[in-house]
Amino acid sequence: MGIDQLRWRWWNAVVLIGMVGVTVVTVTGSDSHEKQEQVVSRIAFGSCSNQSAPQPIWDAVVDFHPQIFIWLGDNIYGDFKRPFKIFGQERTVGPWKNVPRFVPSSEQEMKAGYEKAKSNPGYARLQQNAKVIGTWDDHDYGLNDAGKEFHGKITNQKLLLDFLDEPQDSPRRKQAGVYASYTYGPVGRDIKIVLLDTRYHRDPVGSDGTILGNSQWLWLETELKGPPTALTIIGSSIQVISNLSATIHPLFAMESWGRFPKERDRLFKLIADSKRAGVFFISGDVHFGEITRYDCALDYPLYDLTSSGVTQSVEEVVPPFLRSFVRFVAWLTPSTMRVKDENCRYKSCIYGQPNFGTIEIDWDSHPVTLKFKVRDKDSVTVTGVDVSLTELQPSNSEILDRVKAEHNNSKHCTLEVSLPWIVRYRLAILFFSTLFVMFVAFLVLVYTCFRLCRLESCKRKHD
Ligand SMILES: *[C@@H]1O[C@H](CO)[C@@H](O)[C@H](O)[C@H]1NC(C)=O
Ligand SMILES: *[C@@H]1O[C@H](CO)[C@@H](O)[C@H](O)[C@H]1NC(C)=O
Ligand SMILES: CC(=O)N[C@H]1CO[C@H](CO)[C@@H](O)[C@@H]1O
Repeated sequence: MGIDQLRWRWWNAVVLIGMVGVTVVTVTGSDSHEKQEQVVSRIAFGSCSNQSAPQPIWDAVVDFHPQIFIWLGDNIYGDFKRPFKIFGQERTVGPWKNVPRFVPSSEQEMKAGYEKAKSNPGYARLQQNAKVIGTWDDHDYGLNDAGKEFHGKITNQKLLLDFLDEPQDSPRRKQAGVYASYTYGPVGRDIKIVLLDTRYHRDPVGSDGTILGNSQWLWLETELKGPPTALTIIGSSIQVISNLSATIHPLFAMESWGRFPKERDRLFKLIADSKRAGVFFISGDVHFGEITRYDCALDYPLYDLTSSGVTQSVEEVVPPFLRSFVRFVAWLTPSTMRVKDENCRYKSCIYGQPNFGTIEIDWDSHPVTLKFKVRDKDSVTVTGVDVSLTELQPSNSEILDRVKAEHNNSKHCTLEVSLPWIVRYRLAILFFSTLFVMFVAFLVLVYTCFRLCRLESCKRKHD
């Protein structure tokens, strides 16, 4: 889902209801076929960064000493403002009058945006200390919620790759789309990072068509069925596991793999068929951070670590006095996949302020452990989970059973759409009943005034 739109919708809903020390190793460039021998044990990632806004979070990212930083899209905001929509209907009058729909940004503006992003002192410092790789989402692709139909994609691909310092002779500059893969570390401690392009070939939302397109699917199959690695991180701009749309419909709609059920099943099946161990997802887009887990796709749990955003966040778009209300709404929104524990900053285990994600790998522990975290602008963990690498092995149903029993989270197998409707739609139910109560209260008020006035005028007549 597009950012401004989300912001406006959140704001809208809010207003309406409201009225009522690991070694630091610098990793150098790598492409698909080149292997880096240095062990990688610290990775950071982030998304949704407004190049024109202050970006204090970079200090925390730099202090984390990531060896690799991964951009997951909306690395800049290069598109025009979208029209204001309320409940799916475009408003054309009064304060809600729309600006022209889907006007793509110009090449100059996009370029200026990337230059601004690059010159941010915090980001420049990160670039000196870490290898920076990335993919895009809609706002740096150039058009909100856009897919394959967007005609500026060829120009903007070049601009994104310039921003990422992709070598001029890189094959990535010649292909259709910005997908890429990297392998770091010595055999046995190697990490493959697969970055998907969820824009260039994507069919319209609602078509249940393709997200990746044929060429990218073939490439992905080769990547996943190729030589095994200890870990495989799949970066997708949009969320893979959480299907937020299912529980916030019809108030909001979000882009996610869940909106393309066939494509999502194909992805899970490909990972299962590849027999790869240690696969998990990282994602951005949604303007909050959370960790989700799905236990029924493979024979081991599939995690999706979402961090969003560097500057853009659901809480920062509302005035401070409404932030606890946003947290309440987050808590109320049902989720069957979110990993929850008592250490989260907030009860919902959603974090709606600027954040970044980190992956720490302790290769020397037995078994190897992974720490997945979402951190705030001071680097304090707001939600996190420790995972043993032995839990992420295929054909290990015993382990899966044990994990499930330990977490006792049979819910990590239930799709959001199979929740009882009263649970699934509780946010909408609350919203519409509040509206209804307010409407009735308004009618009662009007009626009372009317009666009082009549009484008054009657009295006067009598007098
Ligand atoms: C980015 O930040 C600038 C300056 O604060 C602001 O004017 C602009 O609206 C922001 N853009 C988005 C997409 O949030
Ligand atoms: C996700 O939610 C949407 C909207 O409710 C639904 O159409 C879709 O089938 C869901 N996807 C999955 C994988 O459950
Ligand atoms: C696997 C497991 O132990 N599942 C249990 C989790 O807790 C519910 C009740 O809260 C039990 O019904 C399940 O058997």
